[in-house]
Amino acid sequence: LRTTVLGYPRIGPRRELKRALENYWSGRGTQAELLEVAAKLRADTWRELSRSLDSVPGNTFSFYDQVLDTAVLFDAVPRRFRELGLSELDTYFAMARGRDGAAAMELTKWFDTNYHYLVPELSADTKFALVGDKPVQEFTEALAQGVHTRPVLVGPATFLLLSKGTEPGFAPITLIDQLVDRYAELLGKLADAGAEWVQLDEHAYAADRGEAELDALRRAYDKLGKLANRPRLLVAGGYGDLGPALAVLAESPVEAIAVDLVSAPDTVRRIAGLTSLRDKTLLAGVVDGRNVWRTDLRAAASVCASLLGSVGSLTVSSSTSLLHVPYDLDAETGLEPEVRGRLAFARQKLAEIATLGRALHAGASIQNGAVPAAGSRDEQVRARIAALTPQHRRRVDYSERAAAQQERLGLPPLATTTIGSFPQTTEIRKARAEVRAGRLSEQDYQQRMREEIERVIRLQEEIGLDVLVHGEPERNDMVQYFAENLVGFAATELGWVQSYGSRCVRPPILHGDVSRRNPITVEWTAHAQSLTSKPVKGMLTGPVTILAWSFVRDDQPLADTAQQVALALRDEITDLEAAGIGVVQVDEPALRELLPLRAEDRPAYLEWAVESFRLATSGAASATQIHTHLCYSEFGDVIGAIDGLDADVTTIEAARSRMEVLDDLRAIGFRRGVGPGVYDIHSPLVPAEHEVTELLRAAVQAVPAERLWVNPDCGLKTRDYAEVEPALRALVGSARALRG
Ligand code: THG
Ligand code: ZN
Repeated sequence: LRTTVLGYPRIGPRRELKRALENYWSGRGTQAELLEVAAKLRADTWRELSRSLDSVPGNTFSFYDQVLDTAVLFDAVPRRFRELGLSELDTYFAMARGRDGAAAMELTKWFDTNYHYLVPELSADTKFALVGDKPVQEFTEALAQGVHTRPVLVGPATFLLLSKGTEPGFAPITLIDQLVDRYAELLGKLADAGAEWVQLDEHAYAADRGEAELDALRRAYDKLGKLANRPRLLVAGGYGDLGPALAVLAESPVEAIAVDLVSAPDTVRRIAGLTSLRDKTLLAGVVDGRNVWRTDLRAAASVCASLLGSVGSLTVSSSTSLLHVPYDLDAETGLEPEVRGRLAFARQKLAEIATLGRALHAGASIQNGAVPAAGSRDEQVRARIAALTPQHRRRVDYSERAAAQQERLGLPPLATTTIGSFPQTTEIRKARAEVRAGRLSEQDYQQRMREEIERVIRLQEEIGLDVLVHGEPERNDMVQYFAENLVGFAATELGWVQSYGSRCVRPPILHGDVSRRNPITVEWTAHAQSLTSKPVKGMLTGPVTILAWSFVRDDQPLADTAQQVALALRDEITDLEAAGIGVVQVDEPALRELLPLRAEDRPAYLEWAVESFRLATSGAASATQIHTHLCYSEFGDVIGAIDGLDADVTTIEAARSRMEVLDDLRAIGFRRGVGPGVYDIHSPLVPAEHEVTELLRAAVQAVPAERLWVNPDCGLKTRDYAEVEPALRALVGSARALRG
């Protein structure tokens, strides 16, 4: 091996797989058409990779998710899906998407990325069996096309650590010995098919792991290493430092180890101290698999050169799979040259790795490795930040603010509201596409959006909600929307990155100092407020979420970038107030998402995350009610930070966890307004009024009615009016009845 990557995008440069999947699911396309698109994408990927790399990762294709693939491969299919009696492919999709009363498996974040995987469900009774052959089949398929691949598998320990036990107290990792035996069978089949190497991803060891989990890793690779009939083993770490697992792997019989030197550059020093690495191959992950900046080739080459004496042989690699970056910078036509010159997407990263590999093995220096220029500076923004007092926060205490807000807003107990977005109808999407294509004038577009806002306001009034929203018809993805309206961000045309299954996002590129050109949301919100005497809530996205869902600059700390975004939002809130808006929501759905994998890194993150929110909201008057909204369960780890945000009202996803979050909030003595979602918007089921009432009755046990809000658990943009209208009526009906 000399050059490789740990994985590659698979959705297709033009999202071909997304189209084919959605056609198949909707019945517009056949299975044969889907399989044909998939085969072509695999062939194109192998051809592309084999042109630049001398070791090509295989099995990087997936119809939905690599963890789901692994579960199916080893027959970990929950009974509710088997009972559907569907074909193999449709059972697989039922697990991902749910079907006929069989609820989908849980979707959760892949480490600290914006990719989501399906969580396998395991129990003490789980019996793994090697029933699939996808990795073997794809190996053979590539070989027939002249490409010898290195099949990539989710490693056995990581597979179990990413799974959940279906009974309380059951730890899936205890299944390691049984599962490793099935992996052994698979390795035998891959060896028989001619595979020279196989890659096992053990990224779970980038998080804190106890002795039992390290021991599981040790046992797994001792056993796999001793197999007589197997390919050579590459164990890959990524998304952070392997920690104590690095030494475990170094002592194991595996032939190669991959380390992420982008997120954990200090690993370089530890490698020198591990003498057992001297007869192993090390994959140096020096090209960032998660961000879009060009690699500083001279620095990367010198890191590689410094490792040469400590390892048996060295391979230049990406830090993680390239799944997290778009396909090809050359497909972009609208980027400013200064920004473009600093970028590398997946295809460009292959070229970087090839260059590094060539130079390293020729012992030559890098010629054209000029360090890319830093992000553009805005001295005005920097001066404002320098002038901030260390802790920039609202001056008046919550209880005093609450009184001022109650006087201004006069809301009833169990006040009702929504999270912000209303369904994005076909007409709205069409109007946006038409204005982009120049077939609809900007004026006509704005007029249509104003009419849509009026419709949404009238509907909310008629349903009887207390705090209204304008419905966000003008926004596509919230982060994309703010990025388009802020200086310092660039948008791509085809820079799609898979988020889960067929769903993709186009993360904006945050390339320079951030500032606000003009007010962003004020006109829309003021228009909505002009139509009603009820309060209209202004809707903003918070600094942490804007960063979490963008490609961020790596030439300054995230905390500094967050402050710049916060200042722009602070100005926006001031302008909303001047336009007569009395309630402003600053969403932080991704607060939990950026939480570092290792506990020791968390306090510093939470500190800047909370402070950036407080900076953004610090200009608000006492009588302005600041809301925030958080998505995704598992708030336990960040509950203190939620309190630290000091928002007047916090709306939280809670319907699926039956309001468990309320216990967490009560435990820390949370005393501000809180709106635990009473309606699961991720499900097409419309809640009945009595179901909402049941949840609310539980909630008033934990939070007094004056501070308890009644709302859905997330935005409504992905739903239809046919579901949303009755659901909101049930919600308002229940709140009214309980008030009485
Ligand atoms: N925006 C961004 N990142 C996110 C979310 C988001 N990450 C976490 C979570 N939400 C991921 N969820 C989704 C949900 C829906 C879609 C993508 C990610 C989605 N995408 C459209 C698609 O693939 O068809 C494309 C959207 C578009 O046209 O921009 O539906 O909300 N940034
Ligand atoms: Zn949400």
